Amino acid sequence: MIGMVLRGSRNIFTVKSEDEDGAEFACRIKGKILKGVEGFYNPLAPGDRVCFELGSVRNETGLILGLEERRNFLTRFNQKGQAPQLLAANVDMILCVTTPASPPFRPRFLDRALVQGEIANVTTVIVCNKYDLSVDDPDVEERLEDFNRIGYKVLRISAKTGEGMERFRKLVKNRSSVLLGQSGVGKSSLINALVPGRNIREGAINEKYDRGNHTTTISLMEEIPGMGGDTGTYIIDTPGIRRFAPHGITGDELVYYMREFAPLAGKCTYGLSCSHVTEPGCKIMEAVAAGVIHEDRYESFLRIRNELSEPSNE
Ligand SMILES: Nc1nc2c(ncn2[C@@H]2O[C@H](COP(=O)(O)OP(=O)(O)OP(=O)(O)O)[C@@H](O)[C@H]2O)c(=O)[nH]1
Ligand SMILES: [Mg+2]
Ligand SMILES: [Zn+2]
Repeated sequence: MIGMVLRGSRNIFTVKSEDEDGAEFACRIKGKILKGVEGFYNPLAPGDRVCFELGSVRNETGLILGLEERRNFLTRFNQKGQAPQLLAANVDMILCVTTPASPPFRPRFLDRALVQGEIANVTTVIVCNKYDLSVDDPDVEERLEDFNRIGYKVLRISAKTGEGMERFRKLVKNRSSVLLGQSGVGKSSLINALVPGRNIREGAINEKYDRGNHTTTISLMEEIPGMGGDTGTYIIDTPGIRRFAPHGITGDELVYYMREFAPLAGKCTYGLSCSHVTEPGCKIMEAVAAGVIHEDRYESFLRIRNELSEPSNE
């Protein structure tokens, strides 16, 4: 049988059969290793399609025999495991969730997450939740507009008041999306708002970013019922990420993974060997001076490139 992984940790996974009935089974991986998952912190992520078989005994745990090729996958670098950790697979869209306040707006997180979205080659949308809270940070609108200018869709919504939720519904309908964002921005709340009666645990905000408690601890896929259409609507909730470190590319390649930088790659006087910091005739620095590249994006570029160039990230 073929099925989709909805959730699971290291050993036991919930797999939803692709048969008509869509039944869910608890499965474990047959043998020790699954082919094609070497090098990752965890073998499977929500959204993965697997081939599995059921034992002859009723209610016995099913066995996962193999992994179907991934269309795409999203990872974060797991510091503890020193390996990329799979957050989601085979998604149509990444929803980068941020807030104007509580927790404070963190555009640098967005810059980093957007790079990983470009690496995964998945459409990425910025969702600014908690838009019901008063915005006293002038950076918020300025940056949101700039993200929009460079080509990202930006939604301003509130899971609490329902403001903007119709647009959010339309966006996710009939697709498979993954929510990505820092702890406390309301990822689980957004799913709860889509599904009346569904209650993924939400956390009290002060507990979270003060003490670093994460309410959601593993990725899990939720099917959103009642959306109409026939492909089904799926959203993957992920644990809050404090700091996102893009990985999977070299520092030199970063320029291709930031949208407004990419068209300028190789155009500097010193071509691809330009470091974009001091050289005359640097098209990137000219673009920053001309406002074509936002100063903060340039700053993020330099920081991310530094990290990618550190030997520990090889
Ligand atoms: N004012 C306001 N509060 C919200 C909104 N959405 C969520 N919250 C609150 O923000 C807090 C955190 O929400 P969660 O949904 O647990 O956040 P999360 O992103 O899932 O957090 P982790 O699971 O730790 O990654 C909860 O107390 C929510 O009730 C909103 O639109 N406006
Ligand atoms: Mg959560
Ligand atoms: Zn340059």
